[in-house]
Amino acid sequence: MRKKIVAGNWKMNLDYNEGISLFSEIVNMVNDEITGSQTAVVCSPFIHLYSIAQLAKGYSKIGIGAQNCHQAESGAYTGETSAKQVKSTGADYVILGHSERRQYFGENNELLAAKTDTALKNGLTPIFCIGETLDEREGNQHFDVIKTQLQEGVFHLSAEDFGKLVVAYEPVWAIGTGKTATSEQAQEIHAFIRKEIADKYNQQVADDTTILYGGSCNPKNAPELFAQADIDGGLIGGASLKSRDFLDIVKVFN
Ligand code: 3PY
Repeated sequence: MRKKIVAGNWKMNLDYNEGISLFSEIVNMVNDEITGSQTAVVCSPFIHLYSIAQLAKGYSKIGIGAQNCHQAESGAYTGETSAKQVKSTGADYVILGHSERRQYFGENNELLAAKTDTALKNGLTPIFCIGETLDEREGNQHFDVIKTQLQEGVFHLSAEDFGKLVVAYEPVWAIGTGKTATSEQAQEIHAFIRKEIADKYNQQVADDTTILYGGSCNPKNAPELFAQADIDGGLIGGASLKSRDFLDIVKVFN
């Protein structure tokens, strides 16, 4: 049975103290309110990772993740953070290929394939993001774009390594815009992603892969999105900055 995951992506928000206080609220609420087998993951800026991982110790329903890591093991890359450094904070996850990284930092599928390898080598679970832009959807290219992102970004992995990934479908036109894909649009793409995985590996690998939906997901739209057969949770932007909203989304799986 694949895992249900709701992951918050704090992006570049919250100073150190604000992050600690939001995370402390989240830990307590997760402990008191989660009754299902889902995992709540918080992907914070690097500055919070070590401290929130300490606060999360002993809480099995919560995971910690970074939002990026470098593809090299170590070296002269001023300002960068390696997968090993992320792992050493106590974090277990890393978001890779978020559309904001693709758009503002020029990350392409080839670079993301290298980051995925390094993350896996260092024991991190990549949350690998894919999704089409508005132009690509309007040009009816969305299936091709997603297929290419999978082929070039992660389909070089062995079935065993692929099995360690979480995939997140985030239509770029729904990120930070308040627009959400309808549950039918999201389900259509999630089913397509799962079929691509089955074709590349096998049905078992596809059935075991957690595929998250991201893009303006909130407590109102999450129940319908998460009720879809191939949607196994969400990658949550703005709503993950409010503990009540985030927990209400996590609790959809109670
Ligand atoms: C959003 O919901 O806006 C996101 O980008 C989540 O990663």
